[in-house]
Amino acid sequence: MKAQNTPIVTNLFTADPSAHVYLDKIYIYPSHDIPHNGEDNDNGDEYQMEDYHIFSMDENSDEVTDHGMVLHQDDVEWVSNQMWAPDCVFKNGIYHLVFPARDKDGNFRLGIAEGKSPEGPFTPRKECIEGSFSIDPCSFIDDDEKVYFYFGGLWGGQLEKYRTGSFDPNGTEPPKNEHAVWPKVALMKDDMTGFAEEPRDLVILDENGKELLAGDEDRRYFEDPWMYKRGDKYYFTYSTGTTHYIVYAVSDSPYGPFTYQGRILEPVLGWTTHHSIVDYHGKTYLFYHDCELSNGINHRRNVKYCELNFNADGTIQTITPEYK
Ligand code: FUB
Repeated sequence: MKAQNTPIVTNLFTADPSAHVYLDKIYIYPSHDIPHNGEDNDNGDEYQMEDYHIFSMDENSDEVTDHGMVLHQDDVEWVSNQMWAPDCVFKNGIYHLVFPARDKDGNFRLGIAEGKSPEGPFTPRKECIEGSFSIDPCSFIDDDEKVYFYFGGLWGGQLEKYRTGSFDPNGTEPPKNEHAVWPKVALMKDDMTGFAEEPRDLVILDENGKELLAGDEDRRYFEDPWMYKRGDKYYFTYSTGTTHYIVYAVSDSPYGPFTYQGRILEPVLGWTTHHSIVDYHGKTYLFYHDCELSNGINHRRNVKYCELNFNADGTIQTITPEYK
């Protein structure tokens, strides 16, 4: 396996890779982009994904195995369309494929499908997770086996419409000098049947302990949460959306507050940027996507990966994508 900044899947358009190590292989849970000629807009209507494929790779080969389609929107009772960025968590002997999609009212919710193997098949639950909303679920299992879900995304992902605590169809981002819209974190019940608590705000502070402002677009949260633990430190990593960076903030608790640290990935080709971080055989890898295969068409993306390196003080070395 050779870390490469080239598309690792070329037979399909793939995006939003969530990578995990199961059974000594890296399994990748991405979105499956569908080519069409519709226009891009701020509502994300160009991302018309209908199903999920799962991929795996191991130490001994550069080959990526496509395990085929494991879930389609037509098989999930509560879903209408737009199956966006998924993740997976292994808990109680079950692989839980976690995914966002629009419900029959057109609002994003989070759902779970269960399988006995990391590559599926997955059986969807009849209902979405009660009390769930918005997009980009990231599931994190801590050393004590507690599972936390991190989620939320602005604009198409509707997160700003929940600022008041309930859904406001006219909800907007706050003024630039107010604190940013926070992503959400919720502990899951031990049996994974739902949230064990009301989703909480995940607060991100600057170097002076002040809350990041909505107008601080180089640093504030937009979408794409990931949680990575290194020693006792929790690294909350995310996309700044409009400024196209993958950045990170650190805390001593999975709930935060987190303190902003810096950039992980400079902008890639394409509007969105979405990632995950995984340790495998002594190295740490960053999985991400760009639009190299389609030469920059925003909804025809491809997954890539590269090695991620830390400095002795725990800070992350920024990666700058290179294009010929
Ligand atoms: O794939 C659709 C959306 O684009 C994801 O939910 C965002 O994170 C962005 O990658």
